[in-house]
Amino acid sequence: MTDFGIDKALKTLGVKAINKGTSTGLNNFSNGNVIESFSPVDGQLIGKVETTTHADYEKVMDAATSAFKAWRIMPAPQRGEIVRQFGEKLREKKEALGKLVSYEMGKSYQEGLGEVQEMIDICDFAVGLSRQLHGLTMHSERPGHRMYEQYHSLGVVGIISAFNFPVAVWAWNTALAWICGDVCIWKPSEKTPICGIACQNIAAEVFTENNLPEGISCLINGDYKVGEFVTKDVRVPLISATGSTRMGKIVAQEVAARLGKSLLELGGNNAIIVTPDADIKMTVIGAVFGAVGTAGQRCTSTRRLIIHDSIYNQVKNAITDAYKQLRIGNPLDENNHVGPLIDTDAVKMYETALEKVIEEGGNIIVEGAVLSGEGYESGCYVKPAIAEAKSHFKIVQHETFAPVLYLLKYTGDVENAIDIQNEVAQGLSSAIMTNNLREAERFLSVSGSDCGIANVNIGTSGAEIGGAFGGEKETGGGRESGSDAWKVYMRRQTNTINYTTELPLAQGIKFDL
Ligand code: UN1
Repeated sequence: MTDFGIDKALKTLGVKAINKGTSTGLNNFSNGNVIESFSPVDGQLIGKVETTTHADYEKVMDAATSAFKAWRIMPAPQRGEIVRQFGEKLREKKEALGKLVSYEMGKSYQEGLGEVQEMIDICDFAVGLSRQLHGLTMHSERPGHRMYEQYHSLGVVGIISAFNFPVAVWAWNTALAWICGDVCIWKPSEKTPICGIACQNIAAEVFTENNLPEGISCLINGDYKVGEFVTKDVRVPLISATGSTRMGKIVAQEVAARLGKSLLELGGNNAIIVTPDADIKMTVIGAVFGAVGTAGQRCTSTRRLIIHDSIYNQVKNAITDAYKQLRIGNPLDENNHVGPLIDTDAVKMYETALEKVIEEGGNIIVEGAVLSGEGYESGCYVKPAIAEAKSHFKIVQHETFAPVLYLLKYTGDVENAIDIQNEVAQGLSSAIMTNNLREAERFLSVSGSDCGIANVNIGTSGAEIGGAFGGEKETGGGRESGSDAWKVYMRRQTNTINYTTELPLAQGIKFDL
């Protein structure tokens, strides 16, 4: 795969044939098993990464805890300056990193660039935030007393990220954690370890250039057992985990068992409601991008379209026509819309979903297929499919990480569509397409969408970093990136100061000696 400039990108990012998968920034070490990363684009080996042993992990933890002591006393705006420099390096390496994301994960090059742009955006956001880590002041009930709250750095933050956003989700966490004065230990998905190596190299450059202690940015690699090193470690006060609901439930229990904090961003089963007042053209663009973008492997991907029966056929025909235009192939070729799934296991899950929807009485209107032949040798390319289904089907209630879109029909009022939308266990993203103000506001009201994200006349995916990102129910309840998501990376302290010569007690209690 030299034609798309992958070799050059790997060189720019300091990726080698065999990479040490354990890093404290300046020191890279490892001697564990080797993960081989094969590209879903062409099935070629991209590189190998040595995994982290428990002994290595202890070295990482020592470096992280000692780095934390120095980092937390550096003024937050100075930490912001380091994050600014990190954002600058990302700008310089945007094309190379975007290309690697596309090659290792399989999303289109445009989406790979978009993912790096999210990293840059969160850095800019964090730089500004580094001067705004403010608490409230409140009035004391006692005379001559002052009360306020302040936010202090928390400690070592463990980040577990998924293959589908192999670089951006790490940056959402690190950029905020760093300005908050925390240090990070990152375990990327074992399906995209090379992206982890590339990011760690970029971060290490910045920390080295600024003579900062090793251990502010740490990397560990391996499967869930390596993840357990951090989730079960009392020295890690916060675990931020992105991935499946199944994984999140395990992580939540491990972290809760030691009373740690967890920030969970798990599965979604996102729907777009299409009302009789929808703009059909906008609906088609939003729905198609939402369903087939990243080959349906975003946690925000559109999985269900809930369409009013009066416009059902019109929408169905428009979407079916749009699917005919889709070009599936090498995601580094900008003429293609849809790249491969991450691996052949994902292909099996896609095939199972299509079998199940038929079994349950669904009607496939855009046939799926696993593609083979020239350009499809990796065995990971599939055709985006559409099925007419019913909301109660088990497969419709389930999140399948693949480009399978279910069309559901509703009748009567928008409330009926909202009921269907809320009928699933997950609660990440949701959208309504309508030009009717009443419908839009009902969808956004307290009895409307139960998701963490609710959009009007926008699809379910592609959220901006400035908002808090995350969802309810089985999505895990966490919020990452924008708004006040930074607060979870800090510990809050309430301070009361008495500047009198008396010691009055609160609640009017008398205690005379
Ligand atoms: C994810 O799929 O885990 O909203 C994150 C979006 C992206 C992030 C998705 N900004 O689609």
